[in-house]
Amino acid sequence: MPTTVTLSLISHTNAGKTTLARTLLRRDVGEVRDAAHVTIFNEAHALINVGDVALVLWDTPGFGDSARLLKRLQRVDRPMFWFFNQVWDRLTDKPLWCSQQALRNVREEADVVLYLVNASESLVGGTFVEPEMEILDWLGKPVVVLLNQTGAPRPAEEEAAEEFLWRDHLTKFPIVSSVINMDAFSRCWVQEGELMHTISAVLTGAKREAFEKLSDAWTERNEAVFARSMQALANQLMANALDGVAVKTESFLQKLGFNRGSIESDWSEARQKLSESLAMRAEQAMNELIVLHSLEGHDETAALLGARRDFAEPKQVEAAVWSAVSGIATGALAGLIVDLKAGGLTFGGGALLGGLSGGFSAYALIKTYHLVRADDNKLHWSGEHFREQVKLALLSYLAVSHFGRGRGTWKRDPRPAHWQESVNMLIDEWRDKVEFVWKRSLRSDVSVSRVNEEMLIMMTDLGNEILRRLYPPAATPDT
Ligand SMILES: Nc1nc2c(ncn2[C@@H]2O[C@H](COP(=O)(O)OP(=O)(O)OP(=O)(O)O)[C@@H](O)[C@H]2O)c(=O)[nH]1
Ligand SMILES: [Mg+2]
Repeated sequence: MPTTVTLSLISHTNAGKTTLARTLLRRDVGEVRDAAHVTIFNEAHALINVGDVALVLWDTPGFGDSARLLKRLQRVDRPMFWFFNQVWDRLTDKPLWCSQQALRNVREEADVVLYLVNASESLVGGTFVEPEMEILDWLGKPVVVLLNQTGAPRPAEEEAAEEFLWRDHLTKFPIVSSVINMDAFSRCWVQEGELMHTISAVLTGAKREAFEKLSDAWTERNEAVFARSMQALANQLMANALDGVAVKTESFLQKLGFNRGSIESDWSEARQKLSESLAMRAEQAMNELIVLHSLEGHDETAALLGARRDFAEPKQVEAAVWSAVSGIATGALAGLIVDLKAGGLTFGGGALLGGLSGGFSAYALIKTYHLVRADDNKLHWSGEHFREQVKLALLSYLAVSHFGRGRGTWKRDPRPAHWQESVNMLIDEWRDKVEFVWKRSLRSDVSVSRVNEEMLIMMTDLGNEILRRLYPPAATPDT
């Protein structure tokens, strides 16, 4: 059995090979700069090893002056023989010297060529892709085309449409086996799985057999990071759900709605305390995710601000939250809700406002603070608020798991709208399950470790489901 499977990163200069190498390797290698011919020598890096089998990724110098090179090659009898026997000066003939280095790597090392295109340049405008493909054609190695610089993550249909256009454009080159999205800044590990699948399809015999082991190990490693990320998020959510702040019990008159000033300031302080702990935990969980994904940097004040922004202005309390609250809240609030349910009153109706001023103030409080009082006589985040926390946890995970190491140190970006929509839709569909786990966290007769397990199962299922929706199997490229 062969001991190595070798992938060569090839492209026109400055398309992002070294950047993608960093993202795939999860470590900084080489030099990255927005200039031509930054990488000058071929460099090998170990992507993953299984026993004595290794997956090797070569970063190479970029092609330059490709159209002119192709013309010269077309004029000679044995183009590759001529090409590899030329002596070009590294300083004065840099584009040709670099092209020769890259092609030497393809000829001598590559099992598969990973050819990067800068997809931000228009298909027709990419004047060097065709000549470079013609030159690569002479060497006959299989080529997988990777679309780089595609921008922020996009819905699967959009990515598939772009892949289709490029595939269509490149069908005239039989060496091109596949075209897939692989943006060095914003790819997700799920797409790396697709890349492995695609590479496997072009290998044959013993190489393929060896590669499958490597590919499985690669996926296992990514899945382990996923599992640990879900654990970190479940721990954070668990701590938020258990977090409670003791408050004074209401007097009989206060329950009726009189003299509620001190109760309200108590609740307001409680919310402040809960918010601060929540922001701190959100930041902690983000930093854990950053380390798990082998990224550099910290998520600091941005997380705090993010948490405040996300939670400061509660949205309209929806009907379902009332049944959740009535199940566990004690005192006037629960009593009020039960009364209201029994009486068939609606909050939009004048009956409530006219007849139950005390009740209205309790309603206003819970709406403003998103808190509930549980059996332990402490205020906790409400079920509705918890649901928002779950959404934020998933969105945070998506942000970190898409952030390519080649992009540099971690920073927050605006969320892609389709993530937000998909997460909202998913949590709406899973409302009952999320609520079930939240309710259990407030029950004194259910052990913390049991709820912790349930929280982890919930987050793992949600994490898997959101990734499945964002990267549906149907969008897997043809191989
Ligand atoms: N927006 C964006 N920029 C990228 C991406 N990949 C690389 N870049 C930028 O493109 C520029 C070139 O990146 P390199 O990785 O040095 O490119 P290269 O292909 O190795 O270039 P040479 O070694 O000079 O041939 C840098 O400024 C990168 O930050 C990407 O996925 N998205
Ligand atoms: Mg480079």
